[in-house]
Amino acid sequence: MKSLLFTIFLLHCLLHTINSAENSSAVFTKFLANVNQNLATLYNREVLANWQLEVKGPNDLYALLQSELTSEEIMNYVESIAPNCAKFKRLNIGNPQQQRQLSQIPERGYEALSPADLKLMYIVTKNMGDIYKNTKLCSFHDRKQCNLTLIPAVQNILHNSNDVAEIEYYWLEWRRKTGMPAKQDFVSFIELYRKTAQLNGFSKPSEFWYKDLEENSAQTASLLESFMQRLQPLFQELHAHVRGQLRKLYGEELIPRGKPYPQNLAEIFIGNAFRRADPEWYIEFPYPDVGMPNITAGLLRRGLNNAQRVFWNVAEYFRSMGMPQIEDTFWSHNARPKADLDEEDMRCWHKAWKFYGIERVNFSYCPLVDEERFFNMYEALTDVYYYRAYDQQPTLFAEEPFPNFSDALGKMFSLSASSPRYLEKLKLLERGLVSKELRINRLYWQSLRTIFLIPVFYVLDRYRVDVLDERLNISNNCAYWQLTTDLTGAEPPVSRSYEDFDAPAKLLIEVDDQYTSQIMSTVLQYQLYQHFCEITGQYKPKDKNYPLDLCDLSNQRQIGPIVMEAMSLGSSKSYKDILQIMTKESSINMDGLLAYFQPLYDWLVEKNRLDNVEIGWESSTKCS
Ligand SMILES: *[C@@H]1O[C@H](CO)[C@@H](O)[C@H](O)[C@H]1NC(C)=O
Ligand SMILES: *[C@@H]1O[C@H](CO)[C@@H](O)[C@H](O)[C@H]1NC(C)=O
Ligand SMILES: *[C@@H]1O[C@H](CO)[C@@H](O)[C@H](O)[C@H]1NC(C)=O
Ligand SMILES: *[C@@H]1O[C@H](CO)[C@@H](O)[C@H](O)[C@H]1NC(C)=O
Ligand SMILES: *[C@@H]1O[C@H](CO)[C@@H](O)[C@H](O)[C@H]1NC(C)=O
Ligand SMILES: CC(=O)N[C@H]1CO[C@H](CO)[C@@H](O)[C@@H]1O
Repeated sequence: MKSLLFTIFLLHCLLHTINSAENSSAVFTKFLANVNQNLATLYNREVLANWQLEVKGPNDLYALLQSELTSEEIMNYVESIAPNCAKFKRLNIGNPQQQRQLSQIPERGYEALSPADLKLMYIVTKNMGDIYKNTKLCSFHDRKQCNLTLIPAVQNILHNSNDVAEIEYYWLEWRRKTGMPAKQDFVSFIELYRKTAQLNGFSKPSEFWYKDLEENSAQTASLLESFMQRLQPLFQELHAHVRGQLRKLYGEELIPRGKPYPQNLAEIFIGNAFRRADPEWYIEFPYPDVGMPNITAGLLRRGLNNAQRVFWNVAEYFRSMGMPQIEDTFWSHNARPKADLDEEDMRCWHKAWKFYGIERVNFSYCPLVDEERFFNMYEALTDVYYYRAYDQQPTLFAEEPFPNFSDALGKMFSLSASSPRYLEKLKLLERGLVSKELRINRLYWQSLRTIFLIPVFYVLDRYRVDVLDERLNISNNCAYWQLTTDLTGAEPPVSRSYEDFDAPAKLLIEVDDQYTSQIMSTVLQYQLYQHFCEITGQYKPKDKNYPLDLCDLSNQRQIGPIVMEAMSLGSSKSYKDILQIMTKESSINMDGLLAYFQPLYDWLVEKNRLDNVEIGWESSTKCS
C-alpha cells in the first residue's frame, strides 16, 4: 500500500512536469539539449574507433571492439529515449526548429521488433550476406575446380571473356546458387521489415523505406517517375547504340532487332567503363582513335606524384572559388594514410572524418596516385568544408539534409574539375586538345557510368517497395523481370520461370540498402552544376562556345559564399529550403543532366540513324 501510494505520488509529479503547458516547453528544451550532448559523445567514440580502423587496419582489435560497443550503446540510447520522443511528438510543443530537431532523432528501426523477431532479422540479413560471401562457383572450363568467389573471381573472368557460352554459364550459375537459397530469408526479411515499419509508427512500409527523404512515399514515387520519363529519350538512344555495338560483337542471332538486349552481355559492356581504362577498350568509343586523355600520366608529368601534393593542388581550386583557405598545418595535423590495402578490396579512397560538438575533422588518404584518386580528392575536400561549415549546429542538425546530398556537391566539384578546360589550365591536358571528338568520347564514357545506373537503381528500389507494399507478389519472378525489362531494356539470356527467384542476385550484400537517394544525388549534381555555371557565365544555353560539359568553375569567387551558406545549415532546414537558397529552385529536376548530355544526345540520334539501328524494345518473352 505504501509503495503504491509512493508510485502514485511519483506519477503525479511526472505528469505534472510534462503536462503543465508552460513547463513542458522548458522540459522539452532540456531534453533536446541532453540528446544533442549525449549523441555527440556517443557518435564521437564511434567515429574515433572507425577512424582508427581506417588508418590502422581492421586488425586493430581494440578499435574493432570499440566500434561495435558504441554502435550498440547508440542503439540502446535511442531505444531509451524513444518513449519521450513519442510523448513530445504527441504534445506538439516547441518552436519549429525544436520540432525539427525532434524529428531528426534517430528512429529505433529494427530495435522496435520483439527480441525474437530482432534476432531473426539479424539472422536473415546475415545469411544473405553470407550466401554472397561464401558462394563458390565451379569453373566453366574445369567443372571440378569449384572455388571461384563471385567477387572478384567470377567478375574478373567475365570482364575478360568474350566466350558467350562461358558468360551465360556464369550468369545462370550465379542465380542458381544465390537466388533459391536466399528465397526463404528474403521472404522473412520482407515480413520483418513490414513489422518494423508498423512498430515505428509508419502507415505503410514504403513510408519507412523513404523516411530520410522528407517526403511521403507517393511524392517520392512520382518524383522518381518524372525522372524516368524525362530520361527516356536519352536512355533509348543510348540503349539503341549499345545494342548496335553488341550486335557487332556477338551477331544478329544473339542480339536480334527490336528486342531487349541480354542482361549478361550488356552488363559486361557497360561495366567496362568502371574498370581501369586500357587502350584496347577505346575500340568501342565513338571516336576510337582519339580515345581519352591519360590523366594519370599527366599527374606524374606535372610532379603531382603523391597524395599531399594533390591535396594542396585541389585546396587551391576551392580557394579560387572563394571558399576559405585551408590552414597550412592541416595536412601534418589531421591527415594519415589509409592502412595497407586489402588485395581483394580495392576500395582505397580519400575520406574526411567528422566529429561532433568539437572543431575537429580528421582526414585519411589513399596513397595511390591516379586519375580516380585525383578526382576523388575533390569529393573528400568538399566533405572537409561541409563538416567544418556545420560544426556550430547542434548534433541533431550536424548532418546533410538527405543521404548522399553532400555527394552531389562533391561530385559537382569533381565534374567541374574534370572539364577539359580546367585540365588544360592545370597542364594535365595539352593545349588545343579539346576537340569535338574528345568531348563526345568523354560524354559517352560518363554516360555509361551514370545514365545506365539510374534505371538499374530505380528497379532495385521499386521492386522492393512494391513487394513491401504488396503491389507485387514476391513469388512472381516474372513480375521482377517485367519491371527490369520495361525500365532497363535488358532481358535474361535464357528462359526463366515464375518459380525461379532472381531478384536476390543483385541484393544480397545489403538487402535493405536504399538507392533512391543516390538517384536524387546524381540528378542534383548536374542541376547544381548547371546553375553555378550559368550564374558565372561559364554556360550559356544558346551559345555553342559555352556548353555545359566544358564549364570550368575555378576562379569563380562568387560560388564559395553560396555553397558555404548552404553547407552551414546542416540539416536544420529541409533539402528543398537549402536548394532554394542555393539555386532559387526548390525541387530536384533533370534539366541540368539533360543539358549536360545534350551534345551526346545529338550525336547519338545522328549516329543511330546512320547505323540504321532501331530505337526501343518490345516486351520480353523470356519469362513465363
Ligand atoms: C582453386 O583451386 C585450384 C586447384 O583446384 C588452384 O589452382 C587455385 O589456386 C584455387 N584458387 C583459389 C582462388 O583458391
Ligand atoms: C596512363 O599512364 C600511366 C602512367 O604513365 C600508365 O601506367 C597507364 O598504363 C596509362 N594508361 C593508358 C590507358 O594508357
Ligand atoms: C585529428 O584532428 C585533430 C584536430 O583537428 C588533431 O588534434 C588530431 O591529432 C588528429 N588525429 C590524428 C590521428 O591525426
Ligand atoms: C551514398 O551514400 C552511401 C552511404 O553513405 C554510400 O555508401 C554511397 O557510396 C553513396 N553513393 C554515392 C553515389 O555517392
Ligand atoms: C503469390 O504467388 C504465389 C505463387 O504463384 C501464390 O501461391 C500466392 O497465393 C500469391 N500470393 C498472393 C498474395 O497473391
Ligand atoms: C512553475 C514553474 O516552474 N514554471 C516554469 C516553467 O517553465 C518556464 C520556462 O519556459 C519558467 O520560466 C517557469 O518558471
